[in-house]
Amino acid sequence: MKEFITACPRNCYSTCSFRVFTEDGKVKRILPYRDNLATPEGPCIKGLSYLEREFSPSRILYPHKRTEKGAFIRISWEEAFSTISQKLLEAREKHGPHSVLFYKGSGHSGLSNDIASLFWKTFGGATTTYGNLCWPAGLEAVRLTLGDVRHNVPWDLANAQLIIMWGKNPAETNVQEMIHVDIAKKNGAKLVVIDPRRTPTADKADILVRPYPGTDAALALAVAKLIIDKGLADHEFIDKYVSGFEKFAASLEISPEQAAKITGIPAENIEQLALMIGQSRAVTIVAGFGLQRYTNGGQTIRSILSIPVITGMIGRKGCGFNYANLQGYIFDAVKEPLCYYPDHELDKPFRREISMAKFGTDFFSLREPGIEVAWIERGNPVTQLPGSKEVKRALHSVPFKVVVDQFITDTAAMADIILPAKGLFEQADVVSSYWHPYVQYKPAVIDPPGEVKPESEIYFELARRMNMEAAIISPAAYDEWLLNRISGTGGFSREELFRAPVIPDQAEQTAFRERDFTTPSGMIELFSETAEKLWGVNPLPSYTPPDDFGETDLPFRLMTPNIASRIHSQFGNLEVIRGVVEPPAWEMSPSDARRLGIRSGDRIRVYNSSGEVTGKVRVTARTKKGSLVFPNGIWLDEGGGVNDLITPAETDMGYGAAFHNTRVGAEKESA
Ligand SMILES: Nc1nc2c(c(=O)[nH]1)N[C@H]1C(S)=C(S)[C@@H](COP(=O)(O)OP(=O)(O)OC[C@H]3O[C@@H](n4cnc5c(=O)[nH]c(N)nc54)[C@H](O)[C@@H]3O)O[C@H]1N2
Ligand SMILES: Nc1nc2c(c(=O)[nH]1)N[C@H]1C(S)=C(S)[C@@H](COP(=O)(O)OP(=O)(O)OC[C@H]3O[C@@H](n4cnc5c(=O)[nH]c(N)nc54)[C@H](O)[C@@H]3O)O[C@H]1N2
Ligand SMILES: [Mo]
Repeated sequence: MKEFITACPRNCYSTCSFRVFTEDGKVKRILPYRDNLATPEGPCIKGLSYLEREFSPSRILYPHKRTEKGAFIRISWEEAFSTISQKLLEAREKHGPHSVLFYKGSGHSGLSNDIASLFWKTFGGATTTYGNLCWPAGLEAVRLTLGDVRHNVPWDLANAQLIIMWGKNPAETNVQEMIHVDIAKKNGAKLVVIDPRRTPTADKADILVRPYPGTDAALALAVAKLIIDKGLADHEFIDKYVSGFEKFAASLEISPEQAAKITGIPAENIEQLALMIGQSRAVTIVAGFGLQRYTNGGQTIRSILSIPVITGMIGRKGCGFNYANLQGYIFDAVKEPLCYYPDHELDKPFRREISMAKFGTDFFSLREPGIEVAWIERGNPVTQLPGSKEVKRALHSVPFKVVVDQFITDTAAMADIILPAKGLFEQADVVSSYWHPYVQYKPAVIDPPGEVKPESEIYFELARRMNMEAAIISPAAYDEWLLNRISGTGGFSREELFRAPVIPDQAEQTAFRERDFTTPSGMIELFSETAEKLWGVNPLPSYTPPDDFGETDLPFRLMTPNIASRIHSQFGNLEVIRGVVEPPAWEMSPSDARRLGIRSGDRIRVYNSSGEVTGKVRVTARTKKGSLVFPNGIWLDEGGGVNDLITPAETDMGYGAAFHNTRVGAEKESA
């Protein structure tokens, strides 16, 4: 058997390194790669399932087209390329390049993705999306405050005395982080989890705090006020490095009792939390992404971040605010949330853009030209975008659609032509993480099965037929192009990168150790004029109740978190996963269930003005009264469709998607 070191390219914090063994063109074994200090125990269940996934009988191995009757039949690459290139040229000639929609999701992270941008630029531009479904409100909040989105290396958690998992559930979404949490706990650290749900992460906590969804800013500001009032703020640090403290302190009016009313957390627990933080030497607050997918999400993150700022917990070991760590991040895509900054102007002539969060509604405002051709890759918008009814209607209205994917997802099922997408073992790429600092080389270890081609080759072949190939990377030049793309990242040679994951020299073990805050004032900005100017929010961190979009009378807040067995809409179709995971169900609290006369196993109808979904209930005390929980990423044929219930809306900053603002009603389904 041959052995390689590789990396998982899914959109996940962990971006695990692992060892892979091949024989006769097949992948035989996956083992941990211990020297990646962040992910020493190897991949999670999804990583191990690659043994099935890459060779799954349901994987798409050939181009397919839809017949008149709606079935998909296999076609040759020649037919696929000539049909698609013709459609693209025709659309451009008749309606201009903006009549083509280029939609990309987060299905594969790697430098290879840049070839897509190159292709569409060369084409003359396209209609694309701005913003992002995932994390941008929080990215922007951290950037406004600290200037840059970085945090200490993951293994520095071991030095913390107090870890606060605030709206993050790493036991499912970043399993490797729990290794470092466990070490910290062995060293005597306390773990506080702040989450409306009792998650697997909460099972490990010393204290679980369960606020009503969307109210965390009230909690954070009450804690900050208590810390200041009790004389526990670090004034030496504040005087040197923080701008706007006086204004911030003067703006804080919220008492523990008022916060208790808003959040549902008893006032004495809020005081305890403030004392724990204020009296601890080393506090790391780890804030998740779920927390900021609200209309007040950016301001929530700014409010929470004020706590480590006023206690001087930035730039020190065992301390900090861990949201995302872009120290090793080398993808252009990370500039995406910066699309309102000047360098974006360069792209303007090429793109016409609609909001990703409001895709379903904004699509219908596109006129002159309307969309004639849609190209969708690395994403499953029908399942993952809010307002999926509108999304489906939008895609239905497009005369010709190409989807590049590995499986027939709910989105691929709407395509006119499906092109098979590469698997992770089939093309070399360079991968990095938004959590650990490693840059990783992911070699090609087997040939693609069937007639699968990586996107880079697909684009090259299309470009050839459209007289654009001079601008696109040929398959023969691919490896050199890939490695040249990272030559600007210092601290390692190509040989070192080929051998094992490397840490670039720009990465710091302790972020902001040099107190290098690249905000307009050069200080940490509690008061941010930029926040007000760019986003129209209060220049200070503040609490506004989450928007209800006029559905205040509906009793439940809908929560649609991520779960251990999937990455969003991926992996759920595999036998290994289906074999070990219970089918998804609607989780309801015992008191709500009693009130509605509902029991575990009953079927319910969940509804609001956007739509309705039906499914089985699981009654559980893990769910807080007043919320209904169903994971995102479930395919329609498995009873998914939660995004039918979600109103397309943006977060307060960063152009994120406010998925979690949704209110719903529920009732027992009538027989
Ligand atoms: N296994 C697995 N891992 C993944 C993913 C996956 O789908 N599956 N997806 C990857 C991606 S793209 C992402 S974005 C990350 C996301 O991973 P996380 O950052 O962990 O985010 P979520 O799962 O969206 O939400 C985390 C927690 O926030 C809680 N929460 C929701 N609203 C609130 C609130 O108002 N206040 C508080 N305090 N808590 C709240 C939810 O109950 C949930 O337990 O995970 C990545 N890793
Ligand atoms: N209700 C609700 N909806 C949500 C969320 C939520 O919390 N609640 N979370 C949101 C978040 S955080 C995110 S990040 C998004 C994720 O939404 P998407 O970005 O759409 O991600 P996935 O669902 O993982 O789908 C990725 C697709 O890419 C395909 N793929 C994998 N590798 C490749 C490849 O190399 N090439 C190509 N062409 N395709 C490939 C996979 O098979 C899969 O079908 O969902 C969002 N949607
Ligand atoms: Mo995400």
